[in-house]
Amino acid sequence: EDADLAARMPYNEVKPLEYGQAAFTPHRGETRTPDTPLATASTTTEDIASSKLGDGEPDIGANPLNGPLDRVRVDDSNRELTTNQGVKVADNQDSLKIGLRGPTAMEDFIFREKITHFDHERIPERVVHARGAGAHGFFESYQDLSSITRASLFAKPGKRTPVFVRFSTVVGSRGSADTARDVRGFATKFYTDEGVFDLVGNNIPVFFIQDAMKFPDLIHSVKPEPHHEIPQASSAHDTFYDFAGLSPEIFHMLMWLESDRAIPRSYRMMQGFGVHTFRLVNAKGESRFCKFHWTPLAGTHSLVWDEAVKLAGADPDFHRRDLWEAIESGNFPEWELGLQVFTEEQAAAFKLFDVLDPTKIVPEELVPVRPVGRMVLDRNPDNFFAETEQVAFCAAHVVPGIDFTNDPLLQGRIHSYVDTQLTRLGGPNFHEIPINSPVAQVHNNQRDGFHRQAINRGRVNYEPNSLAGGCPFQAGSRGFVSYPQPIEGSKVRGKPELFAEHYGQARLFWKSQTPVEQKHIVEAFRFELTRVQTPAVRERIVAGLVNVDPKLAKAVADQLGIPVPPPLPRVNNTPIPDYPPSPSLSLLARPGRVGIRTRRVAIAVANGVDAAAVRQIHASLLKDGAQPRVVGQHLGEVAAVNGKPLDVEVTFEATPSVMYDAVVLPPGEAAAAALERDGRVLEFLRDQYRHDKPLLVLGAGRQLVAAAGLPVALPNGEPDPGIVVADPGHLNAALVAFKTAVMRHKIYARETDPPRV
Ligand code: HDD
Repeated sequence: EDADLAARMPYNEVKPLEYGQAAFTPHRGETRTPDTPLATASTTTEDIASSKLGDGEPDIGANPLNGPLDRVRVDDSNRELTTNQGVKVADNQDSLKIGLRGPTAMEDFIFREKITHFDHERIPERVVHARGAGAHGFFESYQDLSSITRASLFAKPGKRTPVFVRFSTVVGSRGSADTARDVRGFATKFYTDEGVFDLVGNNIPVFFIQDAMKFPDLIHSVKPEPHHEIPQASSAHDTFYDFAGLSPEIFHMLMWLESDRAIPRSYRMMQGFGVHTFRLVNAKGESRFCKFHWTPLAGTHSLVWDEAVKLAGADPDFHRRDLWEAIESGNFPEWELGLQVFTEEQAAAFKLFDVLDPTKIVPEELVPVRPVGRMVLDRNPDNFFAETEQVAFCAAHVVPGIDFTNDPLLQGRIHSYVDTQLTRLGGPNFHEIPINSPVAQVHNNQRDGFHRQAINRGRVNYEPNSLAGGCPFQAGSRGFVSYPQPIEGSKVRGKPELFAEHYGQARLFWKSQTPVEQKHIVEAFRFELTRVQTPAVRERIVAGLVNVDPKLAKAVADQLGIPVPPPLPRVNNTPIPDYPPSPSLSLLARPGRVGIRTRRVAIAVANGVDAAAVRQIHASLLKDGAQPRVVGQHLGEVAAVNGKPLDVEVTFEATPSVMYDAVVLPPGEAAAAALERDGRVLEFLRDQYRHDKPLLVLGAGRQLVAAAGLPVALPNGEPDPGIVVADPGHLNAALVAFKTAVMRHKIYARETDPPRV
């Protein structure tokens, strides 16, 4: 009978162990006593934790968290429909009626169970970061960091710890568009063998405010305005800039928010930061300060604003889809974790800023970022709700070796995250939801509460006890010991003096941007403040910008049609600190190391296209890991010269220009003539151009470029390196030049204000 059971057990080689025992209907009459666990379905987390946990070598695509989550994965294939009580359902189409035309019977428990469950399917969305996308993966330590931290995830080179990461926008609701101008959340749950560590960060290394006390006001101001709930997922409205102009600590963050960091091309192409200064503690109890940095292997790349706006309509799921497809296609996104480690004495010597102030960075020129490990996301969730929606991150989840500092924003976060889950996930047992459960064992005397899963055995649920031999007993120095920082002070509300300096690093950021990044910042302020209706609110922001850089303020004021106002008053009138520029603050400082992998390229076709050229281009792009797609005016075949007909994969209408990183116009007279008559195609090409994307133009494709009115020279008269024009005979050389342009991502030198196209 066991062999029969094994034979009928579904098995998926790609996701090994996926459809395990838990998915299988138990045999009739099968029972066990609590002391004799089923051989295959273990009851302790230690037993079911995958052997790959810790220092093992997971296969590519296999995930170390498989073991623990297999227990709850459900597969319905080859199964009959049942109620939640496991009773097989004969008819799922018709409710139970008294006569075919009569009323529904109260006793229809099957109908009632189905509707009742449906009625309660929704839970409150997150109060911030409501929209997001998640994935599983692992963190791998490069080296033994035990001299600076006893955190077990850094214990030895090659050690792997399972992770679940959720990326998010901050402001929009759960159904809002991915490409809104916003900060992106970058939250990582490390399931370490000594408990869960959550690094709940953002893609921007500083924050809006310095004290958690102001968080509700900040969020109220940036969320849709309360009387009419407008606008969705946008900071471009009066209440946010009203709050901002009256909270000058915001100006450093505002510079990042108006930069292209706030419109990333992909979650895979943005940095992540722990933001606060944290503390690392080693086994000897020695402590150092630390800042966490994630750096993407794919480089940091962004959209341009017009592209982001159009994407919000064309594909509101753009980032979510991008992450999903990259992982499904085996292009596992990867980041390197870097630490800035410094001592308290070093921190005390930083005279321009306080390391406890979350509106400040520690410039990399002062403390270099040291790479300590890498993270690979290699598995999509099976169920969005069960995993991505129910995952609960918490700034208070630290493990031995990682500790807090007195950053007043961090201190407030320690309270907020657990608290919010009580409403969102409905009670104090959310740590038992599978995606949140640690792989380390949980033993304590906490009991009961809504939805309790654990069946704690025995009569003892208190401590100290003798009746259970003192168990579970305190771990002493093996447990989490708070760093014994000596503290003395009066009980006061207020902030340290250095916290009052708000503009030095805003200016540092501005100075460290390339000219095109500066141009984008000015344009972002123009857009956002034009949407603001109240002149005084606009003016206050420009007044703040005068303190950042008078030229920036002037550029923005000109665009708003107002004179430059006097600078916003400052609390301390000491000179604004002058930092040397930090080139690493530019997005362009990290082009990435993956070439053209995962770049989406449209190949525009119509009847009469040169099919041999299309096939060669397609194969060549595919070989380098790009994602070419044959785009036409309608689905079906196009007749081709030079080879068999081609299948159109998708249309210009279904995937407009913004969904591609580049376009190819292959040779073929008749095809070019047909495409030239299609306004959608001309618009497609204009958007490719306007969004700084590369074009490969072959043979008759030239006439399309002319019809769309695209300049082939840059504004400075030089040839545009992103418009590669060639005769079909020189296809190979043209492909090399085109791939180089795709690798560069954007041809920013094309931009003018106003745009030429
Ligand atoms: Fe927060 C969610 C990041 C300040 C209160 N926060 C949340 C998420 C991220 C951050 C990435 C989404 C986690 C997920 O994907 O589920 N938050 C930050 C960063 C901050 C920050 C980087 C500053 C450095 N947050 C902050 C403060 C407070 C909160 C000061 C409150 C005092 N944050 C929350 C919250 C959320 C949250 C209300 C909403 C949903 C949740 O926690 O689980 O507790």
